Amino acid sequence: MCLLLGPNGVGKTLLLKRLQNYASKNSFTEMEDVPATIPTVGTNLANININKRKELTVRELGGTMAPIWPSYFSDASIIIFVIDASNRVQISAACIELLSVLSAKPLQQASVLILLNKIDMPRTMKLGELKYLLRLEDLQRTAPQPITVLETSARNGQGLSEVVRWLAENTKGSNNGS
Ligand SMILES: Nc1nc2c(ncn2[C@@H]2O[C@H](COP(=O)(O)OP(=O)(O)OP(=O)(O)O)[C@@H](O)[C@H]2O)c(=O)[nH]1
Ligand SMILES: [Mg+2]
Repeated sequence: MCLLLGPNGVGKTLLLKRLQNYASKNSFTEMEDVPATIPTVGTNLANININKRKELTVRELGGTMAPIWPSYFSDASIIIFVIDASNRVQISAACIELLSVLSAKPLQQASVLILLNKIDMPRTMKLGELKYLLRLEDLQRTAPQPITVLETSARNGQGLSEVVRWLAENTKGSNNGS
């Protein structure tokens, strides 16, 4: 089971829709019609076909549910934490949420993917600035989990095939990889 976490409006639901559609097309392109999303109240559950042999269950937890995220931690082996690279106001709150996820006991064995999303927006923070603000290099050195960082746009598809590749590497084989 994979948990999809991150503050409000960072693009978790759009990413989930993109990953669900990926299996049928095997590529990501600029979206002509961006499917409308509404803030997730509760959770969103989806099965994603990563490739012919691997399927992964992904559960999005809405940003407003952050206080109860921990009740879903125990069956998660993969964490995708999404950050909005265009939202300077939200970045410190995102950082605090990320730290509490990384330090949660049930998640010490999980694999962690941090997505710096919305890189298609004008005035996004640069990778170097985000790494500095989130102290990503410190985290990668000291967190118990292996942490991978990717830049993505759920809107135009940039970086999403790397996400699928990472999921393939980090999902156990068989029908319903952890
Ligand atoms: N420009 C741009 N917009 C995006 C991107 N990803 C998501 N959005 C938009 O951001 C808004 C919020 O996206 P959601 O996917 O609903 O965000 P969420 O993280 O699920 O939010 P909660 O469910 O409230 O926690 C929507 O209008 C999306 O179309 C992106 O990569 N680039
Ligand atoms: Mg959502």
